[in-house]
Amino acid sequence: MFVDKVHVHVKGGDGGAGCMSFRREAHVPKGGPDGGDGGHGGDIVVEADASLSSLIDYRFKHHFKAERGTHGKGSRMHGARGTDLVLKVPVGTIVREYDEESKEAGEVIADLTHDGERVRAMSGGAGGRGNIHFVTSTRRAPAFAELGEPAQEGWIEFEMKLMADAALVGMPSAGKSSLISKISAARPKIGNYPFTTLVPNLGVARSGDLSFVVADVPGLIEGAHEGKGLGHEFLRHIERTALIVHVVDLTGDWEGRDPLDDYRIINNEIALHAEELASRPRIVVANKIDMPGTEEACRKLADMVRADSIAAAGGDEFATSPIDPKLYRISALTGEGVEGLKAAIAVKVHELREAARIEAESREEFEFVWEHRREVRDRRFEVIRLSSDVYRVVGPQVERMVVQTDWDNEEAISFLQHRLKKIGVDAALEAAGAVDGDEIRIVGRAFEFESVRTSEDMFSELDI
Ligand SMILES: Nc1nc2c(ncn2[C@@H]2O[C@H](COP(=O)(O)OP(=O)(O)OP(=O)(O)O)[C@@H](O)[C@H]2O)c(=O)[nH]1
Ligand SMILES: [Mg+2]
Repeated sequence: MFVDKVHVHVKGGDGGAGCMSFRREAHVPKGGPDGGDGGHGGDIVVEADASLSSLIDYRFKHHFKAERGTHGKGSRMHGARGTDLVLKVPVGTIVREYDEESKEAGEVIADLTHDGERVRAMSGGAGGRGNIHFVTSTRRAPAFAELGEPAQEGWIEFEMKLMADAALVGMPSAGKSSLISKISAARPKIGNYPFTTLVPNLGVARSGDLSFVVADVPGLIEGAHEGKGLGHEFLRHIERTALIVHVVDLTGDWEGRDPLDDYRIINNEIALHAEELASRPRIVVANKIDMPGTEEACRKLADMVRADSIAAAGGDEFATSPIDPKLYRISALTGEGVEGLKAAIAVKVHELREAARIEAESREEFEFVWEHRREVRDRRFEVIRLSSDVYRVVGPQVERMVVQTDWDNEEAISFLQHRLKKIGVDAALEAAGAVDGDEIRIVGRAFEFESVRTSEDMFSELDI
């Protein structure tokens, strides 16, 4: 089976707890705080690996977790960092956020197009800080430490798209598999019945010094863009290819079709699948010229292609068009015209690669864009009024702060209250109508709202 889309649940390692400890020495009656920090939990990293050709590894295993950080200890001993978990995927995999409930993919985390390219898809939790961090001029002996931060977790989607330079598309039985077997070492099944090819085949073709990767995609039929036939899933693969090589069967063999209708239908399906594909560079091939009685269809098709080429260039005959004005006439059976077609594809692919290289150099790194957006989202919180005197605060960062607090420790709780105030939770509660004594709930905890604090400055010198 050709596995090209999977969903996996990933979780970073939790952070280790910070330590609350005081120095003990033989001749020092009361030592200072010396609790070390907890170790950072491992991250979930996704890495492209050129030796993989499918996502089959993720077909049955869906849950992955990185190692947790260990706890801090006395004598300023910090916990160890948890090991990252690296998930390997084929080159050409798009990593996205995924909502398991709605079954919808979200933002793109990364598009891994080079061997070894990696992205941190989920972060491990930060280690909790030991009590050495909480010393201030008014508080010499802080008797609390932070618990470890829980790691981020969630579902992500891997989608693999073919990384071919050129894709052979067309109606079933047009001769796409015959053509790829003529121009490359690929040996797919060839049959005189439709839908012989069920999964895409890749081959490497050479023309002089130039080489390119070509894909033989299963046949498309009318309505493919809305799921008809087998083409639906595979239309996606065309999105990745720089060049579309449209193969038309001049005999209209399958179901006694008209080659000119076929040509129109395939163009339509491609454009309906994704608008930008309509302007994707394209070469049109007329196949089966060895069959008698195909000359007229060939002539008409050549006229259509020329007209489409001019139309795609905005009606200007001399402007460059994404559609090659020339119709390539071949026989994938006898090999006639195949060398010339191969050379034309090779030259076009190399031109496109050069253009893509120049564009890539001026593009911003995907990873950082996504990480920045995620951070912004992480800091957001919302106040929900549950009843006249009960409020709930929800938001990833706020909730993590609460989970990191040791609730058996008064000092840790007042430190939390100070942090919440600092990031604007108190102000938001007041704006929502909360008054002293109201109940505030955050994750599984409930406490009383107090707008004026007596212990106000106790933590003000700390870096929160
Ligand atoms: N006469 C002639 N027959 C051809 C030519 N190219 C392909 N055929 C025949 O057409 C039939 C279909 O060829 P395939 O290469 O399997 O076609 P395909 O486009 O890969 O078809 P699907 O995989 O079903 O989409 C086979 O019987 C081939 O032998 C050609 O140039 N001339
Ligand atoms: Mg085929």
